[in-house]
Amino acid sequence: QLLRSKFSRINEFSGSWNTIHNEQQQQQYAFKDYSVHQQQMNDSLTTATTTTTMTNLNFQISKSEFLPQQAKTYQNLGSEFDLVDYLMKNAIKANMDPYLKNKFNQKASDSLSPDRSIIDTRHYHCQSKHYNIDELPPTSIIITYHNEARSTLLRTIVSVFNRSPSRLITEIILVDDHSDDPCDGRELEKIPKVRLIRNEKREGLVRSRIRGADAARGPILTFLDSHCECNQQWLEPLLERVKQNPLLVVSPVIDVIALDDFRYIAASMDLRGGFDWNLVFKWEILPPAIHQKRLLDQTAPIKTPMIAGGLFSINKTTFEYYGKYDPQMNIWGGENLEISFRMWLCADGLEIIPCSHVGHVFRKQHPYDFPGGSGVVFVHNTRRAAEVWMDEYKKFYYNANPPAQYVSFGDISERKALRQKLHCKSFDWYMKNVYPELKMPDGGMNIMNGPDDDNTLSLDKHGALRQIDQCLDTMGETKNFDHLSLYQCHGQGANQDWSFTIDHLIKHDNHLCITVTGFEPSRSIILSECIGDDTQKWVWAFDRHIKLLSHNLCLDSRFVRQTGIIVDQCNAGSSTQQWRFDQPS
Ligand code: LR7
Ligand code: MN
Repeated sequence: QLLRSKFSRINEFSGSWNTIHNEQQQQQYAFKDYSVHQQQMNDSLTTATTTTTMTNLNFQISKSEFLPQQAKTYQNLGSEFDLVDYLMKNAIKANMDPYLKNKFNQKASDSLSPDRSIIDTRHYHCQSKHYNIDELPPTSIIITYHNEARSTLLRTIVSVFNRSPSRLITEIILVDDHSDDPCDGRELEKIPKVRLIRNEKREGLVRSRIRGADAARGPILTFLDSHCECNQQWLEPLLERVKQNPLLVVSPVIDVIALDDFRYIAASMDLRGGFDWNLVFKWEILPPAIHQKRLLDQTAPIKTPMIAGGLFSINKTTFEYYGKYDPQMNIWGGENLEISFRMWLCADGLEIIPCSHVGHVFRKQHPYDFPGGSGVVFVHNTRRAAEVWMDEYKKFYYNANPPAQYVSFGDISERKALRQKLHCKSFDWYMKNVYPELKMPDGGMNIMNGPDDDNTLSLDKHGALRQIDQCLDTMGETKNFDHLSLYQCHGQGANQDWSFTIDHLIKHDNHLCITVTGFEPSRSIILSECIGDDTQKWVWAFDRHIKLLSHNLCLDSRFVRQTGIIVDQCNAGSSTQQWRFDQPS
């Protein structure tokens, strides 16, 4: 709250983002090449090994081609930096497989000028938008890299300088994640505004980005991958939006730079980020209702359940206050899931800003090694995100990917403490409000099958609800009984048989439901006909608690002798609120 009010004071943005243009979008613009894009995206998400295709493109790097341009357009790289020398030293040699080191065609990249022009892929409504540059906050650009090809890395930097108002660039911070050749970065440091941090050992992109962010001097942080090309006016809309709402993470539309010939392909603007229960990021078409609304204003931000991860802006204070990144995530993967959940549950969420476009080289394979193996590292990181943020829904992940249960994920207590400290919402809220399109697994699986000990899911599960040796018991009553009680567990079902259903009900005898008599502490619970309203909906919460879906009230046996089972304010430490679900074996 403090942070919110602090920001609302410094935020004097005029609010034109919210202006809805009623003019209907009629024009079909030529660059909306969705099918190509989708194919590229799908390809880029294929993790299976693919053989690299050797194309016959005959690209050459030649000094004479660069020199005239160098004089003209590379002034902002300063006089100390020798561009041709820099590129020549790492240029692809004849007879070398141009895909070997980078898993993209390095020959194609090397042959292109570092300041080549690319098509302006924005919607034409964006092109007439005016940004008041003097009133936007400047940003530090953070680029981490491990053995990036010099030509792609340099083109990223040049595109930032050439396509951003210089006032808005505080600096470019390069974080060299222990690349083989320290000179890749050291020479770039000669460029004005470029700063270099080099890791003494390989840290992976998460810890590298944290180092970069810690060193940043600008009020806004903008992260880029090391093989991007920023498009026309890419930065202004991002900065405008984080100025307007500093509790957001904003991403550009990510266009495709083809890995074979480096042509620049416009991405569809009708996509957002999502995932399936395997927790792998995917692009998805906007749901019809959102798409319809978007037609009214093609420049308006698009809320997205997930970000791709590499390209985004965030207020630096927000980044720090909301827990940066999970520093125990290694190499690659999972961090985009984590920051997405965290920003939705604790702050104001994530948006794609359609007037900002940045190209990225999508690849089919990782070009670098993963100490520990890529699968294990990815699951390690993903589990950390799931265990901290997904509450009972994490079980769907384990059900979709059972071997994940056997990969260790380290200590997550600090990240859980962060979640507590920030008073973040539940994952159930995220499911209902941010990503209702993500359906429960096929057949309506039952997530209400108890906490950590059992990670397998099935339809309506029957069993007893136990506290030590006492079980929740109907005491033989089957109608509007005013106090459910505890009785010695007998393992025979009958009065102690409860079943959890997909729609959050706890049923007895197929038609009676555990029902709360009011939404205040100390209200008793009764058995009554199932109607499925909020008085009958329960979820597992915290550690073994049975919580009302709509309220922070948990089943409690504290006064079982006096009044039977009641609900009380959920309290993670309370033993009278802890239940175990015993299923007949
Ligand atoms: O050990 C490493 N150290 C690094 O510094 C491994 C990688 N890196 C750098 C690397 O040089 C690159 O600049 O980290 C960046 C990302 O690695 P890539 O480009 O090999 O991976 P990617 O493009 O597949 O990564 C996407 O998913 C990652 C998950 O961890 C990150 O979030 C990337 O930033 C993200 N990239 C994008 O979002 C761009 C759009 C791609 C999509 C979808
Ligand atoms: Mn990348």
